[in-house]
Amino acid sequence: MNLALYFAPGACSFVPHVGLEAIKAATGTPFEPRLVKLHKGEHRTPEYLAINPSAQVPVLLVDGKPLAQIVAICDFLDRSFPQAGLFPTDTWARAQAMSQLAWMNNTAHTTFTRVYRAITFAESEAAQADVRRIAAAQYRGHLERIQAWVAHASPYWFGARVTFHDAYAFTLFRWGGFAGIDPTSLPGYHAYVERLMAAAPVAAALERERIRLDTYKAA
Ligand SMILES: N[C@@H](CCC(=O)N[C@@H](CS)C(=O)NCC(=O)O)C(=O)O
Repeated sequence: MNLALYFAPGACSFVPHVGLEAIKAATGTPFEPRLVKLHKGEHRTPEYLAINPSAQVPVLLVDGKPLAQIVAICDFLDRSFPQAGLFPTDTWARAQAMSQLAWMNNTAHTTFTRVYRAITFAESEAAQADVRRIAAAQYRGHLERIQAWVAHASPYWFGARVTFHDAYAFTLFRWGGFAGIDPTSLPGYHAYVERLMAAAPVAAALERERIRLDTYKAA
């Protein structure tokens, strides 16, 4: 199987990026990383829109065919490489894992979008500030919920192997800095993220994307 990933540094494409690194480590299957410069609008070019009309990363190219949406990509990769152990195998446990992944994708992630892109939700600067403030408070609540989940991580979300869930938890935590959330104010989550960053698949993806946990700037 020929795999290529369209990703942008620090974006949610980090989730399949880490998953592909974990698959490579477990099975030897390589993938081709393809950088998309969002700040240069590369995701809005006719070539990219032909791959993903939603103008978003990530896209996984499987033997030249595009697959968009994180939850679908993770499900596809897990079913294609079950030996990588990226999801629980028990049917109920897998459904619960899907439920958590979907929540991170459709709730926590989209709340952050309102913080980061308030300009697309309101016209006046005052209204945008309101959108940002309300969403940032909600986002903190979402991170607290994840903190409660990762309190059981030993050492990672599902045990010994790093999975998509860990990569999403990292990404959302890192984004917290942009929402004005001090990482040290979530000590359990912070300790887990520091553990994660040392794990080989995460470290490899961090290095390729050239990102760190440095988004929080004290006011
Ligand atoms: N629901 C989509 C969300 C993808 C998404 O929000 N991607 C963002 C980066 S985190 C993006 O490409 N944004 C393009 C932009 O900023 O215009 C998925 O699961 O793939």
